Amino acid sequence: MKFSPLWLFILLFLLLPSVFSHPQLEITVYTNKSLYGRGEKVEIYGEVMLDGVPLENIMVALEVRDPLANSIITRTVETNSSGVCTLSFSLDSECLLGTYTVHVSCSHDGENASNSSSFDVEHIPSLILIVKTSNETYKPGETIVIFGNVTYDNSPVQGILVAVEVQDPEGTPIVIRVLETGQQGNYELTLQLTSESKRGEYSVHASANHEGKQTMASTTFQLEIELITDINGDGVVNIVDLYMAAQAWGTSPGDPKWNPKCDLDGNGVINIIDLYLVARDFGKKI
Ligand SMILES: [Ca+2]
Ligand SMILES: [Ca+2]
Repeated sequence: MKFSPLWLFILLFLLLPSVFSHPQLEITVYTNKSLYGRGEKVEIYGEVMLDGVPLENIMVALEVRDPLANSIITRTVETNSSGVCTLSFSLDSECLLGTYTVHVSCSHDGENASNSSSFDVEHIPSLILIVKTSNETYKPGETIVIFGNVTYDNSPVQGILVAVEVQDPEGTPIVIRVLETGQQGNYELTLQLTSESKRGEYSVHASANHEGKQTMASTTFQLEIELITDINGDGVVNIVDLYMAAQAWGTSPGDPKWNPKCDLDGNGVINIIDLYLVARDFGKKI
């Protein structure tokens, strides 16, 4: 087949724009969500491309305007190796409701590009769960009170189910309970730990659901276990403690050798039971 001049012309016509046209600089901007509540964190992403190829190290001017067009953020951010720049900020807890706009612009080799995007801020009622303990530290046998309340849109909510889980210092759940909130949105749970329980930091995790929202809260408390058989208080139960108990052997209050620290069962006399308790804990450390 003969290659006609017409085909050559068409081929040139198709190729010319890409050979002689200016490379096209483009910038786009978007946010991680289109709707936010007051106080929420907004993440903004800008993307710079030159003929569809991401451009690195480009300075992007970024501005956020509130619904009254007042500038609330102006910042310059640089694009990374993917041509993306990011900026995040938290909305004020009293910020205006309405539509906010994000403007971005950049330049490269004499070319300018700009774009904008918008997001809305609405009043979104928040579900807030609080969990506390009556004390920070407890001893075995002491009553531990775990309590808190649930509010929705700043009002207490009755009849909400709150799941409470208590984990020991190794992270093993020791109590899992579902409680219902009372009139003031309150809930309460009591528990006791024994001297056999692990000493250290316990964590309390609470969670609740309401109106399609989920909320979680946590706190911690310490369980301190005294090693009463460490008579001299050096942190270990050893031969010294056994010796001290033996020294006070057979004594009771008033005797010259009476040592109340050795009366471990508190029966007013140092006898085989006290010695047995030291022997039982022999080698234990705090
Ligand atoms: Ca000791
Ligand atoms: Ca005793």
